[in-house]
Amino acid sequence: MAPYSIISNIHPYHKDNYLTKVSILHNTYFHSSSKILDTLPRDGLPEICFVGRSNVGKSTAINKITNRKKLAFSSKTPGRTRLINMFNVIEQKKHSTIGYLVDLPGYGYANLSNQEKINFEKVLTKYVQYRKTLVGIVLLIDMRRGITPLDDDFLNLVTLKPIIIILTKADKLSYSERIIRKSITTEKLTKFKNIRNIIEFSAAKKIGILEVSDIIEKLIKQ
Ligand SMILES: Nc1nc2c(ncn2[C@@H]2O[C@H](COP(=O)(O)OP(=O)(O)OP(=O)(O)O)[C@@H](O)[C@H]2O)c(=O)[nH]1
Ligand SMILES: [Mg+2]
Repeated sequence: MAPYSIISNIHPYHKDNYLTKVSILHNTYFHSSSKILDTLPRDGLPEICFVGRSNVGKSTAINKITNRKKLAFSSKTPGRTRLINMFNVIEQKKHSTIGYLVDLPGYGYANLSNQEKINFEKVLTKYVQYRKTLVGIVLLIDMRRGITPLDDDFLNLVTLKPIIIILTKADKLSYSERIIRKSITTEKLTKFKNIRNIIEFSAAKKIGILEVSDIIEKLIKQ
């Protein structure tokens, strides 16, 4: 049996297409932007970060699960997110922050100087490996491309933290292509034992939003 649970959300009439649910993640607000790790919050609250190639859809996914249009800035042009952007999730009853969603710059962005690339890699590596409050990593992979060498490098780097794989832009594939792509990607990921879920996602067609929100809520509350 696979070491993770694969949530099947490939049916065209999946519940995400017609159900809406109030999530604690809808109470998320911009908290801060940092270029370096030293200025990140020190309150010890749980964090979930969003990583993946530039332009894969990280900022868009954050906007979808928080039900906000422009909380995180997304763009057609790769390299939009250049800082570590923290968004705080607020528990309404207590009026206090219970955790953070973290939007990171994408890796593989071609238009950076070598020095910028090295600096970014250092910050990302240090953040995912040593940030104690990081309770989960959402790794986004373009469903059409599958796992790229950079995704593979990233997965080999973080073998201890729980990882949730989001297969983005599912709307760009036909139903049958989605089944094939998901199964190929799932097969390639079996060697990574810390992968908890593999979820198809489309911001455009609202696929997978509920599943991802539920998993993140649980990670924050655990
Ligand atoms: N069709 C489709 N387009 C999407 C989806 N998600 C994101 N996009 C588009 O992909 C482009 C990049 O989205 P972003 O959310 O800015 O990507 P990012 O990973 O944050 O990019 P960087 O900040 O550059 O690392 C935008 O034009 C989005 O509208 C999706 O599910 N379906
Ligand atoms: Mg972004």
